[in-house]
Amino acid sequence: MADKVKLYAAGGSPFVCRVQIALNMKEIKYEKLEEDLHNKSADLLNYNPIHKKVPVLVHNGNPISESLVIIEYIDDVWKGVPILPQDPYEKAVARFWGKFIDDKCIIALFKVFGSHGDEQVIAEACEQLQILENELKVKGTKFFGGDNINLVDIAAGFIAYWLGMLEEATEIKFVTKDKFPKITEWADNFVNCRVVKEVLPPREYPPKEYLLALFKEQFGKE
Ligand SMILES: N[C@@H](CCC(=O)N[C@@H](CS)C(=O)NCC(=O)O)C(=O)O
Repeated sequence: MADKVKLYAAGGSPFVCRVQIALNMKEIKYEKLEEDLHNKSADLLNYNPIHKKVPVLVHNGNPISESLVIIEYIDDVWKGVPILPQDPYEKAVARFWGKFIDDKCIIALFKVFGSHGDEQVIAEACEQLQILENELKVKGTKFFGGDNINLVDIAAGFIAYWLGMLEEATEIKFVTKDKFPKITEWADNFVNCRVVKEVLPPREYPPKEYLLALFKEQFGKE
């Protein structure tokens, strides 16, 4: 029986895009179901009753939630281009960075826009970004994954693409080439990867203001 893969998505979500990159890397065909996050479908609520969020991947009827968990599932089920390292220690290190990006970095970045650019909040976000900047410097590789992208690069995709759009929409610019040369170079390489470029949402859809409102609603501290 052929695999039946469905992805519950929402226009422009960086978390959905993570999963799309992973599916693209493995060349998996899937059906994308677009959700209205202000009027979620019964299916989404049924498949992700705890968080009620996209992305949700449904593989042969089995739902999986949380983008980084979904990516690990994809990597386990479909062979081909690996997304996580095979070595158990390297794999644990990649998971560590993925978790750091979600728990520390992205939260700190969202707070900047929620706080309308409070200087202290910007300083805290820069502190987290500096950790990633140093990691890239120490590794000395093109990507966090080495010569090719891996889970860590995919997790950090928000920094490569969406962050700039939010800076533009809010006119709060704090990630510069001077301050973060390695991150800037990495971001450029990341968005130009074929598997990434093919699935990134267009810069004008959904409008930046929509994304900003969505992120503020969820993570912003007014
Ligand atoms: N930690 C989740 C975050 C997913 C997330 O925040 N999704 C947003 C869209 S960008 C969502 O579905 N929001 C709906 C809501 O919070 O009600 C993941 O990695 O999948």
